[in-house]
Amino acid sequence: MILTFLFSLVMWFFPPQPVDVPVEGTANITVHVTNIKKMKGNIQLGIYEECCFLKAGGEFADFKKKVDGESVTVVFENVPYGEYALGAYHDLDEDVKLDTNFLGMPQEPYGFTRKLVSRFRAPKYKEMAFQVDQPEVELTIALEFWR
Ligand SMILES: [Ca+2]
Repeated sequence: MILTFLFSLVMWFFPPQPVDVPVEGTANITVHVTNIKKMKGNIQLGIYEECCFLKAGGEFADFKKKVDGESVTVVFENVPYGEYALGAYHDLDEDVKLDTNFLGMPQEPYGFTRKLVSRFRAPKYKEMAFQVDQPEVELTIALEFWR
């Protein structure tokens, strides 16, 4: 009786905390690519894990969408919960690569889900990474032109 009472008292003051287990699931990631200036070519999007950020062919998933307006929307479906980074560029000449000049600076519009820390180097994964931990994630990438 006393034990039960003590137990109740303990539960009252120290209720059991929910265990912090990683949530499992998959998400649909909707990406709006905005600030498209030229009505030609394709928008190329890649979603990356840390190992393979911006490496050619290293996309966890990628998308190509024909430009038909000032913005395009794509949906990456059934992406497992986790951390990712996303990059996009406007492939004006449809050669499926981001054209660069002799200094390696992009010559086609490009963008990420966050602002660049520096325009004079490629962004690092951690600067662009975001968490996917709910069924619907919506992101916007405003393309910019390096000059
Ligand atoms: Ca290109």
